[in-house]
Amino acid sequence: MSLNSLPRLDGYAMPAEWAPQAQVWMAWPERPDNWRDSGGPAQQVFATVANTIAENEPVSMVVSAREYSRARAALSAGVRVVEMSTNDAWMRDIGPTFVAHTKGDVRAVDWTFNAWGGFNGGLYAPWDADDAVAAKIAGIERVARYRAPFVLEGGAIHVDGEGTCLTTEECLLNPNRNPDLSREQIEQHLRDYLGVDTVLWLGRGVLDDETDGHVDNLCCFLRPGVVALTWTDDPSDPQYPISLDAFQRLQAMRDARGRALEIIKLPMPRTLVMMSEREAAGVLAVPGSQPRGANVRLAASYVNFLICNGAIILPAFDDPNDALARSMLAEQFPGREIRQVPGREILYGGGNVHCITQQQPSSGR
Ligand code: KQY
Repeated sequence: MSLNSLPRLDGYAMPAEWAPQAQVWMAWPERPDNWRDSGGPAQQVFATVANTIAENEPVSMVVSAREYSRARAALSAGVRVVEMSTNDAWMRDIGPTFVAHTKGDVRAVDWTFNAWGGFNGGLYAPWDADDAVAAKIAGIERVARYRAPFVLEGGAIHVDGEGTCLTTEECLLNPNRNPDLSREQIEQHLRDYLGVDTVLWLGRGVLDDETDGHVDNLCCFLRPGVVALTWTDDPSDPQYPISLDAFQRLQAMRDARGRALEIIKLPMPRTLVMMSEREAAGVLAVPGSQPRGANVRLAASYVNFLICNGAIILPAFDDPNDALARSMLAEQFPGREIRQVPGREILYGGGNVHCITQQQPSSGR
């Protein structure tokens, strides 16, 4: 059922990621112009992510008809496999953002999706199958759906569940998303569709992030009043001024409840993460799709983790800072197990764990 009203007016708001979840949605990678070797290495990692989450809560994996059997064979019994068309595998951005009523009922927000910029810097065309995913999931789950009349991806926002939304100017004010909307109009849309009161704007996202600076690679809430920020102490790193600007803005901000924010600086991997010549050679070059070259710095960030029931699913990059990120997050999430999964193959496709997952909060039903 498609609704013409607004979540906020109907009493719905997006819960924080740490709220209890009914399941996590993912999509199976296969497009050969984005994933090396026709997606084989990425599929192994997506299966690891899904099977790890499924130790704690159900997972639904959407898969093309062509890949159904392979996916089913790689996934554990806790992962439901659902046949569905997509253009790629970024469930955070193509799936619904679920909103919940204080009484527990859950509904879906179906953002307009244009492949991170449409024909003005977007990453592939067409994207119509991706744009249809949120409505299909809402149908499968029998939840009412709000179609949002503006472009947004789930990775471009984070909420604290207490009225605050974090986002970036680089993405939401980018002319390739909603060129006809002002900053104030976009803020009002966020208030209306996420049920928040306060929008906190950071500037740029992580260097070389092909999403135009999604916040979910730069900064996220760990709990109300506490955020993790991608950080480097090296002033010669071009990421340094970006993280410093975000740090200074965060220091000056107050959340919807009037709190100053505690900022946890989560270091980046110590060494640059790049594809090798051999790995890059496995990606099919297709005009109009994002080129994938060897020895190009990728936007590696430990902030791109998922909070799920009982666990944190954290990317690892075969880097000395993997252990540091793990221990820092273990300190922040004493009630959750830190499950580190291989993040390099996901990063080779342009994102990480948070970008390939979408949590569905538990309903009171
Ligand atoms: O990071 C994301 N949320 C999506 C990345 C998209 C990359 C497409 N190649």
